[in-house]
Amino acid sequence: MTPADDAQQLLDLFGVHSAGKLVSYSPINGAPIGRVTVGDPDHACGRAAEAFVKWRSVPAPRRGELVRLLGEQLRQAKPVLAKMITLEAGKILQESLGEVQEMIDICDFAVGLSRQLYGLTIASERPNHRMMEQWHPLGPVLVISAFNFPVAVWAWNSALALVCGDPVVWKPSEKTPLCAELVMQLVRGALRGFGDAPEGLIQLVQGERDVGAALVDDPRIALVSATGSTAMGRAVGPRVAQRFGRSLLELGGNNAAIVCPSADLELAARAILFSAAGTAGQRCTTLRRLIVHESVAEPLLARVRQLFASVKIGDPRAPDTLIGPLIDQAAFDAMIEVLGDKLERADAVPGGFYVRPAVVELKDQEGSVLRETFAPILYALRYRELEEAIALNNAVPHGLSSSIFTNDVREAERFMSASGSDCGIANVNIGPSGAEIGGAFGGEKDTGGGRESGSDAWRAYMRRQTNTVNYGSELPLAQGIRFDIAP
Ligand code: UN1
Repeated sequence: MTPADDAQQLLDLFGVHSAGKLVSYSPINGAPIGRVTVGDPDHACGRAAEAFVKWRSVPAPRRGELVRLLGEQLRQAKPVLAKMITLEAGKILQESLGEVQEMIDICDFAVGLSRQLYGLTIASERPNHRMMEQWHPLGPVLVISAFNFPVAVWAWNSALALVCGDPVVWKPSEKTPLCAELVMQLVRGALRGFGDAPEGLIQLVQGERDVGAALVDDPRIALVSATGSTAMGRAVGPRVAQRFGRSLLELGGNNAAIVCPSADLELAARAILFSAAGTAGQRCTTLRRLIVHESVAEPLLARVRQLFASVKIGDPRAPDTLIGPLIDQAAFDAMIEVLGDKLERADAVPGGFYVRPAVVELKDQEGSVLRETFAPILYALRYRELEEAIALNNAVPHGLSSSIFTNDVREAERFMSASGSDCGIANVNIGPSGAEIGGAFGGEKDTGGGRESGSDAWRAYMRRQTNTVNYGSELPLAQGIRFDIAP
């Protein structure tokens, strides 16, 4: 079956009518697979603002019920939604199933969270006073998601936003509009089951950059959570700040792994294959730089090259494929820019951009290695002292993810310490990609500083209120100030 036939079957199954100006292409063969209608940002923001007035007063555990129902819908639809991810984003079915699982996981997490939106009580310096913090809903949240995780990142944001009392407006990547349409059908199912959610609580606004910009600038959007390139974040961040809106930026990465002399090299090689070549190198957490100790560089690089040379590249629908296509011609061009005629194209499905992952050995960390090229290119550098390796890890503009392979506890701890990796994520004996939802996800520097998903990332979706209550009959002032009225 062609991707277009497959997509039509899924659209029919979900009752989605394919029509409109925006065309979706499958990276499997580059052919169109469906169309969607471009949305109206102003209308969506108006509806979201109205929904907020109602949703913020619904008790949080009841809001959690909606997310629980969404999780149920996702459980049932997991295989079919995964198939659309494979058709539209080009990732292998296993990874697409993982992406839907990530959505289910965050729904489960958010349901529990809906009973745990805790504030603090704080000791007051004044007698007969109590001080506390409350977390209140923030307002409509705009979620801008990227093609490479067309639905999971929306779920990270939306599951939290909804339990936190915020309506959601979703502007998906223009490269993956059909996945978003299917998810919205599941959302509608969950809303029906819930019964009395306000109109406009969860909206999808399809479109290109202009649509995104209009949403970003709308003062009714309280939080812009944007995932994508650093260039996109540089445009979005200041625009939101200009109107004193909040933004949560999860931008690019240029992630490294350090391989130490004591490392289990076979384990490291397998982790390197998954994190550097998996998803055709198109994760923000993809391993892009290998910093390997000179004493183990030869055997490790030989094994990695062997794995890269033998890994099955092809139609991501086939069960034995490990690497699918790049998303489009632009991604392919970016890879050529780095590799030139060393780029090896894999002969898979005509019309798609299938490439063999490449290792590029460097003496110094300069040139294209400092940039994020969204393709399976692994730069390899050698080091002598751990300090040098940590300095190399940190000497790039991005600060998303990092990892170390070692069986020496001192090296591992050194890497995770305050003077170790400067990234938001620092792993030991696993690659930099493939995070679980339970941890806070995001990174520093050009990665944008935002944290999504687990831990206490929910706080970004709420506003904090400090309350001081006087239950006495005197009026003592803070800092001992006397402000007495003359008798
Ligand atoms: C992304 O590439 O934008 O940690 C998100 C990972 C996934 C999420 C990646 N759980 O690789």
